[in-house]
Amino acid sequence: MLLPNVLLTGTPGVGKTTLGKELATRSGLKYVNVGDLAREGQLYDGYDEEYDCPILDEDRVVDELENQMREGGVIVDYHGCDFFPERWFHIVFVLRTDNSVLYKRLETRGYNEKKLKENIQCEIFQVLYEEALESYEKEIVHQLLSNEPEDLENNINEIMKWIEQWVKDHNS
Ligand code: DAT
Repeated sequence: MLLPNVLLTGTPGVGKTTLGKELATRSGLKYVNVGDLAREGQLYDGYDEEYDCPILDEDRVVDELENQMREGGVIVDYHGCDFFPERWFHIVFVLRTDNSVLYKRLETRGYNEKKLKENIQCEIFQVLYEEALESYEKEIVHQLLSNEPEDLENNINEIMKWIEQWVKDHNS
C-alpha cells in the first residue's frame, strides 16, 4: 500500500513532537524525530560554540532516512526543512504558536534568556514558514495553529482526514 510522507516543522516548542506522536499512533504511520535520530547516531558535524549545541550533519541525516522515506508512511519532525529532498514530502505542516504561549513553554523547558529570545524571534519573523515556502511547492505548505489542546485535536482530525483521502487516491 502506498502511504504519504508528512513533514511537521516550526520553531522549537510549537508542538511538533506532541502532534507527531499522536498522529503516528492514530494513523499507523511511523514517527521520526530528527533531533533524536541525530543524537542516537551522533550525526553531527562539529560544535557551534555560539549557540552551544552540536551542528547537524545534514547529509548524513538525509542518507540515514532515504530508504524509509522512499518506502513512504513517515512523519518527520524537525525545526528546519530546507535540507530535506523536496521529493520526500507529500505535505508540509508549519505549526504556529502565539508568542506569549511559546514563551511560557520554552521557559518551562529551562531555556536561557538568549535562547528564549532567539526562538521567540524565530516565531515572530515566521522563519520556518518562509523556509518551508522556499523549499516546497506552496500548495503543499500549510500553517496550523498550536496554542491549546483544542488546536491539537483539530489538527489531528484534519491531518487524519487528509491521510485517509491520500491513501484512497493513491491505492485505487
Ligand atoms: P516541539 O516538538 O515543537 O518542540 P513539543 O511537542 O515538545 O514541541 O511541545 C512543547 C510543549 O508544549 C509540551 O509541553 C507540550 C505542549 N503542547 C504542545 N502542543 C500543545 C497544544 N496544542 N496545546 C497545549 N500545549 C501544547
